[in-house]
Formats: sequence, structure tokens, C-alpha cells
Amino acid sequence: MHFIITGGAGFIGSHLTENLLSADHRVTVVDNLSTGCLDNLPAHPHLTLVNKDILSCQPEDFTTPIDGIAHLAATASVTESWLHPLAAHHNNLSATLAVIELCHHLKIPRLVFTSSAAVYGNPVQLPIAEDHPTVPLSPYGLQKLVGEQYASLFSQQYDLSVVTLRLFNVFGPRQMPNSAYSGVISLFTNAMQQGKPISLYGDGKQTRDFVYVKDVAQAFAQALTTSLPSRSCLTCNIGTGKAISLLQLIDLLQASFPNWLPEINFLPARVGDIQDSQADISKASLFLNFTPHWSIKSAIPSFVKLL
Ligand code: UD2
Repeated sequence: MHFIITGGAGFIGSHLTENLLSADHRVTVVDNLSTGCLDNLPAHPHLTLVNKDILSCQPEDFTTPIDGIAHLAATASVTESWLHPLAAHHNNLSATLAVIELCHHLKIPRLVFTSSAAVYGNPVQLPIAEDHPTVPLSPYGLQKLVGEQYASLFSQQYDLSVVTLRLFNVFGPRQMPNSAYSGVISLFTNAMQQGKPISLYGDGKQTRDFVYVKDVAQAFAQALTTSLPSRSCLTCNIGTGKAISLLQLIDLLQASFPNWLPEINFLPARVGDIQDSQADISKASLFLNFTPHWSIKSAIPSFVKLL
């Protein structure tokens, strides 16, 4: 099959690209390389790169039939969405509409939309199931929620089947530790590798459902290829179903960095930080046959070896 991956040179997109190529599919990556990087992509005869912003793509950019599109290009930072809400709106919502239009013009039957646990806001019930109230706490969360609604609305109009994946805390190789708001595991491993102190916001008892990027890529691959009726819309959480505290996370990481002298700067909790997060993944398991193969315990040593 032939798939388009927007944001395919980024952290999650590049793992999905690898996953699909290794299953003998053809992949066209659309990436403006603003945060993605060519080094993330393998050299492969079945891989094509369209080095463009999805908003400036035309149907003519794609000359062979497409079986599905995974839309991962986005401004993926909550902080960025507060600092530059209009730019984030453009990248997260206008871009989603551009992808939906492309599905229409190219008669692409499947759209996999990347959403986030940010749509839930502060959880009132754990684990969080997909019917949990959606009360986003940031422009980013709101943009993801409206993006889901756009995809669902147009699935009826355009003979499209849509799968929305609400990602929990994804970690793994190629996640950039380039800002204080990058994923906590990329920041901690980067500091530990360099023998530097880590910053811990709050008491460290907050919990998160950390899911390994290779499992997330597999969820996307399933979402692209699983058989679904046209004009349907399926929304699934992608996590592990288990949560650990940051203090437990630090213990786990320390085992992989035995030379790191535990130096932790305890700082006040971040404004808007949620206390606990844990996905209910029964829907993904039922409809996408999704079973995470990695736990945080098993993934960290393999991940650290790749650093
Ligand atoms: C995640 C997503 C975010 C949004 C949100 C929805 C990531 C990277 N971010 O934010 O996009 O979907 O979930 O709920 O997946 N922390 C430290 N020290 C550090 C960095 C972080 O203590 O140097 C703490 C942070 O205050 C938080 C926890 O670690 O309590 C996780 O932080 P994060 O930025 O990795 O992810 P999160 O859950 O805030």
C-alpha cells in the first residue's frame, strides 16, 4: 500500500515511516523540516520526500494512488501554543483542513489524525477512557479537539474513514531535548548522559502513562491498515494503560546511568501541570488490536543504548 505521512521526518513520524517501509509499504513523507530532520529518515527505494509545508501542497504533488494519510505535522508544544496561538492555530487547524481537502481531491479513503491526551484537560477519573469529558487547558489541546471534530465532520462528507489517536506521554529515540518543555524523559536522559542535574517540578509524585514510540508507530500502522467502514470515525487512546510517578521514573533511569550522581533541583510545580494521567486503552486493543510491546521498564535500557 502507499501512505502519506505528514511530519514524517519528525520524532513519531520517522518511526512510523520505518515501520511502514519494513512492512513493504510505500511511503511519501511530507515535511517542511521545521522541526523534523532528514537524518531521521532511512535511505529506502520506497520512500519519497516532499519537502513542503502541507498547507502549500497541491494534489499534483502526488502522482500515484494513496491508500491512507497519517497526519502528524503539528506545533506539538503546549507552551508554543500559548506563546504564538495564531501560528499554532495555523499549523494545527488550517493544516488539518488542508489534509482533509487533500483526502477529498486525491480520493484517499483513510485519515489517521494525531490527537493528544491534552484534549481531556485535568482528569476527573482514572484511567481516562475516550468518553471522559474534554476540557482542554491550552490552545494546543483545544486545537487538537477541534481538529478531531473537523476530521469527524468531513468523514461524512467525503467518504472517508477517520481514526483519531489520542497520544499520552510518548518517549523514545529522536525526541529532541531542545526546550525546557520537551518530553521529560528526553530532558532527563540528556542531562544524565552529560552528568548534569535534572529539574523536578513539584514533589515528583505526579504520574504519567509513558508509551514507547515504537508502540505508537505500530498503533498508527494498524490505524492506517485496519478495515473500517467508509464515513466512520474511531477515536482511541494510545498509552500503555499503566502510569508511574516521576520519582519512580528517576529510579528507573538511574539504573541505566550508573555514573550519574543524583543531583535533582526541586522546583515549584508548573502552572497548569496535571497531577495524574493514565490511559484506558481497551478501545485501541479492541478495534486496532493494539497491545504495547514495551513497558517503561523494558524500553528504557534499549532506548538508552541508542543515545
Ligand atoms: C504532555 C504532553 C503535552 C500534552 C499534555 C496533556 C509531552 C512532551 N507533552 O505534557 O503535549 O499533551 O501531556 O496532558 O508528551 N517535568 C519535570 N522536569 C522536567 C520536565 C518535566 O519535572 O525537566 C515534569 C512536568 O512538570 C510534568 C511531567 O514531568 O509533571 C511530564 O512533563 P512533560 O512535559 O513530559 O509532559 P506533560 O505530561 O506535561
